[in-house]
Amino acid sequence: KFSPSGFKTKDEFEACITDVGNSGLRAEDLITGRMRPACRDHIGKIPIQLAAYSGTALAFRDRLIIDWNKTQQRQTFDDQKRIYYLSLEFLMGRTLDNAMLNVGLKKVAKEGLDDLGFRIEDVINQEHDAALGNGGLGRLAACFLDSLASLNYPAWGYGLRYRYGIFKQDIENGYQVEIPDYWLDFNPWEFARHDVTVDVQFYGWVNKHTDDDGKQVVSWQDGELVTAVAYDVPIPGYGTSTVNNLRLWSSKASSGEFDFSKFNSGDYESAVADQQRAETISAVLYPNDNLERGKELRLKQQYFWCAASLHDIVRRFKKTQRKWSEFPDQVAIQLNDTHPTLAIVELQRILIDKEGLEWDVAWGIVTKTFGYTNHTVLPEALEKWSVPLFQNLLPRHLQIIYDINLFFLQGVERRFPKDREMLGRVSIIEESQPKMVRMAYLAIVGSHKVNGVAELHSDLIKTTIFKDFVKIYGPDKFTNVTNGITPRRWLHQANPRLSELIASKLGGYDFLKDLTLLNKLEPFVDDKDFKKEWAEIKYANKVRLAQHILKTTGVSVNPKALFDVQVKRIHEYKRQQLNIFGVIRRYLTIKALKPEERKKVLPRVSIFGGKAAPGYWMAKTIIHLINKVGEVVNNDPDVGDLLKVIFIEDYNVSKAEIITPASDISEHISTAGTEASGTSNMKFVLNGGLIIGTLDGANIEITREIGEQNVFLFGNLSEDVEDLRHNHFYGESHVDPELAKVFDTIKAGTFGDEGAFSALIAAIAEHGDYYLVSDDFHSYCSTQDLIDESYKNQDEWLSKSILSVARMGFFTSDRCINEYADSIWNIEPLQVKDEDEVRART
Ligand code: IMP
Ligand code: B1N
Repeated sequence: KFSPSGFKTKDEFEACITDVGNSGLRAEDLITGRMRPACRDHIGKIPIQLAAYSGTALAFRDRLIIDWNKTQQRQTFDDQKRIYYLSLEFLMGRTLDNAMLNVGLKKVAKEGLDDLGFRIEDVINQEHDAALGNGGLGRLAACFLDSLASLNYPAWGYGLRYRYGIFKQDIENGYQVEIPDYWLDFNPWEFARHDVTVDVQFYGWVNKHTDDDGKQVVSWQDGELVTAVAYDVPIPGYGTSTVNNLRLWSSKASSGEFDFSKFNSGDYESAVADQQRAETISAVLYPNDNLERGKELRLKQQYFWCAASLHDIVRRFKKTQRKWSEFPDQVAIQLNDTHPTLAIVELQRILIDKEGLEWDVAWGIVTKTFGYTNHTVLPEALEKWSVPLFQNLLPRHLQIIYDINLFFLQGVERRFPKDREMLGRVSIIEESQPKMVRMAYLAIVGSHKVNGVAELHSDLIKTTIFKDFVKIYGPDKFTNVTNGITPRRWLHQANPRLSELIASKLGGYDFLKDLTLLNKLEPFVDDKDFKKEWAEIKYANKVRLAQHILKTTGVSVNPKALFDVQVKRIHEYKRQQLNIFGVIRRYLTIKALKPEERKKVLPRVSIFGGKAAPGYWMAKTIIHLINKVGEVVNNDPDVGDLLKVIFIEDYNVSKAEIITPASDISEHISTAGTEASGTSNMKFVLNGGLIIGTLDGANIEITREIGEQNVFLFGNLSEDVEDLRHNHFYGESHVDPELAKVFDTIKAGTFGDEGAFSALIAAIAEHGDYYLVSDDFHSYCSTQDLIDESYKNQDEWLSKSILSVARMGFFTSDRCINEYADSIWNIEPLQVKDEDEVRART
């Protein structure tokens, strides 16, 4: 298969990859040497690295398929209640490394590849990230799938198979440029299931008539059909034979009546256009994080995916021939934010229009089935759809929503007869121009539980955006499940040496399945040798990141400097602007020092990374400023190694796996009350980095778990934000004097065209400083100064680092999933037979 002359063209190479896939040749053949002589000729050439990746991936895929089939069969025969996790985003990252670790054969693969002259890291790096998500919300879904499988829960993920994932980010002249991410060239981790399709209807009209028995019959007629094709992705658990399924839907033109009539009438062009329109539905992931813009195609995506998933779930239930009343005992559906809220309406439609159930009976089943997770209180992210849009695209669903609303409001009126205004406030339909459907309210009304994702956030939704609903339903409907992360990827895979060191002290890798075992590290906090190794590992991780930075930006950074990292989506509420203004202040401070004074300054590398939504101009301005500051600072001979400013292009899951283990300090500095949880805060601490943060989201619980002395907290509290904003609006605007100096420096053109940054400054100095950058600036800077001082005492710093890791057990997504399972889903793990059970793991 591997001709000694190499692959001259991409086509030739692709043909080879396909051959490997189709011929039944597997990486085991490659590893055992059947291809060895030919391979040797190609060592060091890119195509052969890719071929080695494909061979290795296919070998592991073979293994997974066996357990996958067994798991699916076992789940079918056992017929327990399943959880279906509906998410528009699954930010999976790479799969091969994870599969090797979960199957427990990474060592074998490494040795096999070594023999052939391949470095396993290079082979792993060939894989394209599966980037079907924007940020925290999508990555949370991926961590949840890992935990569900690792804990043997019968679980399915349902999502969309976007042809283009989140865009690739290039930086040109300091500006973000977006490049399409076509990721499906070679994806061995998905299985097209052309046998599993669902026709989904759009547009059309509703026909209501009375049948011969006098019963009202409603049918949704005409319009257009689009076919959903299932693509299945195996999700292996760690240390178990469970392999669950993630089903992603791809859209294609329906082969139903509509198309054929066009072909037959010779309307070929229009038939092709229909096909393209159908394929557009699953073509691209909307690149917004915490923002909804009400585009019709987005609503189409949502319905397409909900309808296909519900059809599949109902079909599976009907195979069991149970009574409809048992549906909620067999099926739990979790809505990852409001994006899948239409699933509520779709199930109600199926039950009343197709299955002939009475409204109340159907609605009882629906509300027992669904749970809704809220991920944000930001007003611009709360989904609302215009009624005219709905009426046109989903006429029957709009009627059902009106009925749901009617019955709901009647109930409210009975309970609160004196509070007429409440009806307007809680109505699912907003009486605006045009009218809007409030999806969060619909999700609450149609679910039996609503949860936030960290304690503060769950309290906030109860006291602010959903206050009236707490009155209506009582407090028990609302609950908290603090987010978590999978330690398999975010410790073991991203930081293998740290994982190994921990295992050497704890007597094995059990902590990867029970993260609370980490607390057994506490006694080692004063162990000199242990501390030394701990520090060496951090240093090695920083060296690795420094190499990446050199390779990708050309800037050389000193790994002995303090690495200060802020990587996440660029958003005003996350306040990268606060960070970069702090960096400018630091720069000015260094410049003002005499040369001998500069020797006392602790060297620091400020590292940024993250994507801005393509239409979010202010976020793009922040990226631009960071890059311009970098250009000046990194080339200023007065500064040298004392300060470097780096923007890492195209931050994604794979890069996070390199960056996270390499931080000394990471920044989680959102305006208090705006970041629902945050999950990268957990990842950094779990990897021995300390954090600077506001009292927001999960920072609060991290502080509670690891101790206040181990966290650098600053800034105003969430309960004071409203008053501060009010003062900005009605009082005088006042910019912190240190920040004013920073603004003056920018305005003087120090970082190039000052006009480019005027809006950023005006938002703070003139337009009310909504995110309280100026209010928190002083506190932020003094805390940064404190960090410099603390870092100088390395011994104490290391103790903080070790203690923090030892106390992070709470933040495993396994804990999270068990909480959901007990308090929301009411599901049990499936018992895995002994012979399939835990294998030797390293
Ligand atoms: P369902 O029809 O979607 O519920 O699929 C589950 C049932 O079909 C079980 O009986 C499985 O044995 C079988 N099945 C469906 N898909 C697969 C698969 O990919 N591998 C193995 N069995 C499957
Ligand atoms: O969800 C994460 C949280 O840790 C973050 O704090 C939160 O910001 C994030 C609309 C969102 N909330 N809302 C979104 C994403 C895409 C979109 O189209 C909203 N993302 C979050 C996990 O709980």
